[in-house]
Amino acid sequence: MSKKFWTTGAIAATVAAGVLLAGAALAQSGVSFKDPVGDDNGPGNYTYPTDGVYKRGSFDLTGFDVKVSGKKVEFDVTFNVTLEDPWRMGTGFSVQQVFIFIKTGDGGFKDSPPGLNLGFAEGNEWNKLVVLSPQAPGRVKTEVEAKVAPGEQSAVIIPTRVKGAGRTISATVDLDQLGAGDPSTWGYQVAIQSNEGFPEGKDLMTRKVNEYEGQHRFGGGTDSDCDPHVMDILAGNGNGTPDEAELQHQWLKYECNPDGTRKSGGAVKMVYKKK
Ligand SMILES: [Ca+2]
Ligand SMILES: [Ca+2]
Ligand SMILES: [Ca+2]
Repeated sequence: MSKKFWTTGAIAATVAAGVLLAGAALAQSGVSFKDPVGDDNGPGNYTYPTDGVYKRGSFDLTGFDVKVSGKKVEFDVTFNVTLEDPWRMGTGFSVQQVFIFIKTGDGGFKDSPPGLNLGFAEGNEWNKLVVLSPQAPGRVKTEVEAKVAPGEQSAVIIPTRVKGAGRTISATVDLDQLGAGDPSTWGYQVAIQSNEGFPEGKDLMTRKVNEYEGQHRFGGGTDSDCDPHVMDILAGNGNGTPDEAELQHQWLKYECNPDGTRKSGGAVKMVYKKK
């Protein structure tokens, strides 16, 4: 073999390595957030249902990653528990349901769909909502069409496939569905709820938070809908520092009127990757 051959081969290998590096850099673009461990208590005092399928940490968000690769965006939501599928949903998880609210630009919606009872602070309205449910996409779509306000339905994105593996629930959507712009500059909020196959009233497949926990009911809230029905959210800069747990409790603070309607609350904010 001539020396010339080897030289050409070395150049080709170098070029190939360069292409691979560029590909890896593309796949890694996006944003990552962390959330403290042990703040899966909503405004501070919510408790888990008593049934054994709800394991310690089942609703404790620890990480949220947005990975942009070409025209695809992957969302990874990580929990402080190894996911299980006790209800045989076929997706690798059963009890969790995740709502990813995204602020892609100006304007947007101040209130969450029914069931979460979340209100967003001024300037923190959501433009897009990605629902990660273990239920079949067709079921979720039917629920959205029946329960989400007509003007908001087109802002709700239901991934065709949602998968739980290890401690992480993942789904990929088209960037086009989310809109134009750079996902790493958008604001995010991740609301951790529980998949409710038999939701009450207008609830969008969410599990109730009542005054007292039950076999399949969260506790620590009120029997009405004035309390935010969410166990964990992002807060602050999404770094996972202990102070973010306290900030979450502030953002989810609420007061009820005697008739069970909301007196005050609704100060949830979006979280941005710190520049
Ligand atoms: Ca957490
Ligand atoms: Ca309630
Ligand atoms: Ca949190």
